[in-house]
Amino acid sequence: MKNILIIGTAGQIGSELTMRLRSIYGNNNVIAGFRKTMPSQDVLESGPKEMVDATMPERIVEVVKKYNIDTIYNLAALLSAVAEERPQAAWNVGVNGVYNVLEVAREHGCAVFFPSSIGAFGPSTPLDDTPQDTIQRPNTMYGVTKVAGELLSDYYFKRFGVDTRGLRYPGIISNVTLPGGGTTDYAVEIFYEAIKNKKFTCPLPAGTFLDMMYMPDALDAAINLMEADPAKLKHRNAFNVSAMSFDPEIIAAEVKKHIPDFVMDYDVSAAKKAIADTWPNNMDDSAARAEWGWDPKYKLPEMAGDMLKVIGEKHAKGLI
Ligand code: AKB
Repeated sequence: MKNILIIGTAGQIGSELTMRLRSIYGNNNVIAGFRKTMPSQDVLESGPKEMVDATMPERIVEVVKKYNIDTIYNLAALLSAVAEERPQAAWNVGVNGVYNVLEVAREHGCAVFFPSSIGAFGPSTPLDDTPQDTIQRPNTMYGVTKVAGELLSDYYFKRFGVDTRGLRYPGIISNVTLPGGGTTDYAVEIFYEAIKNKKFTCPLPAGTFLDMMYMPDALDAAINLMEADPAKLKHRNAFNVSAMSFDPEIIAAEVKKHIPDFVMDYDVSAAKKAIADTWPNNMDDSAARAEWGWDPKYKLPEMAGDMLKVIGEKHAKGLI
């Protein structure tokens, strides 16, 4: 029986991962950790919740002991654009917080999931077919924290035998909880604006290709990796995973197929462009496919069709 603690359940991934893990392992076996922002009603009503801050190790220990936790999903982080505005806070959550979780896991025998990102790469990385093992010299604080988290996770496995596993997520597209402060957020916002206003102003320029993934695949990736046979994992941490790669023109054309009078213009954010220009155009995720069977289900057309359907229904009900 697994007893799971998720740190960061109010966030984009945490809100949906909590519900998915509860449906698999049982509502009472998945503890929703939150900090300042309360999780969604679904999360609050379906199982236990606890205030857990990754930067407060004593609080993590209390919750781990109270629920006999054996697995921690540590999703606490400041996303890339906001991390550039608040680098000290990004370091505290993204490095000190990761260290705290790993130390608690070492002392209490927990497995740990760590979400790294395409942000762990940088301008000197090969940006096409970015290999699993390659140059990582990011020039953003977000990237620095992600590389540190990858290395710490490897270290805790090799030095202490902590069962650490992790993924390099691309931009995640979803329709339950909005992302906040990311460089790839535009690929979510475009759907909300298309449904509400039939127009969207894009903060990244045409030609900016980035890896992306729909939320159901992102949840499968985390769960399948944590369930994978450890004997088959050569990398364990920081697997490249991708499902699609597009630029703003391509996603706008896909939206137009459903909403013919949709229009997009540009008001490029220099800060976001500077970050996106250093991230892969498309990653090679063959290690994840070979070592634990990564096989995403959603490409751009299926993802866009589902996003517009779900967000359209929410709009019709007056929920957005
Ligand atoms: C961001 O844009 O900061 C995130 C990410 C790709 O890690 N969505």
